[in-house]
Amino acid sequence: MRLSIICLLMVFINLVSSNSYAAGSLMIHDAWVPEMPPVSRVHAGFASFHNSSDKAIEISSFSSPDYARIEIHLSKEVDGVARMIPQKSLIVQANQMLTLKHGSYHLMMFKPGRKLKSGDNVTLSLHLSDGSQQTFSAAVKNSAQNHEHHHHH
Ligand SMILES: [Cu+2]
Repeated sequence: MRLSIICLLMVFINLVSSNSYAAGSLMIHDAWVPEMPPVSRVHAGFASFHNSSDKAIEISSFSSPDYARIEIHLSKEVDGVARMIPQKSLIVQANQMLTLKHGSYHLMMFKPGRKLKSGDNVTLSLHLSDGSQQTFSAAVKNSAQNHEHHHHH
């Protein structure tokens, strides 16, 4: 009896923590925001986007009630110098997963409207080129394990 309760609990925790959102054919996994010092006016944002359809999906922009502005960046080495190049959109190819990560595509989210610390959640919306939008939640996490999230602007 006790065991089955624990099993149910674990299933429940899994459901809650799997952190996936689906709408149409785009699934959003593991959206997160590295915790930053309170003085920081820019946060990074990461997530994985899985396109399970046979057509490419274009994400034109992101928005959030928690930030004044969100840009899509690509980290790239240009002439030996690491740079972040603003992108007009993100394309998730048919039947592919696009993962935002350090050193690659990522979100830069400017002017957080409130103090955000590990354990908080922020609400993000992505806007597709077809005019539809999808809202999801990103967890603020301590990134002590991630040493390479230094952004130079
Ligand atoms: Cu950036």
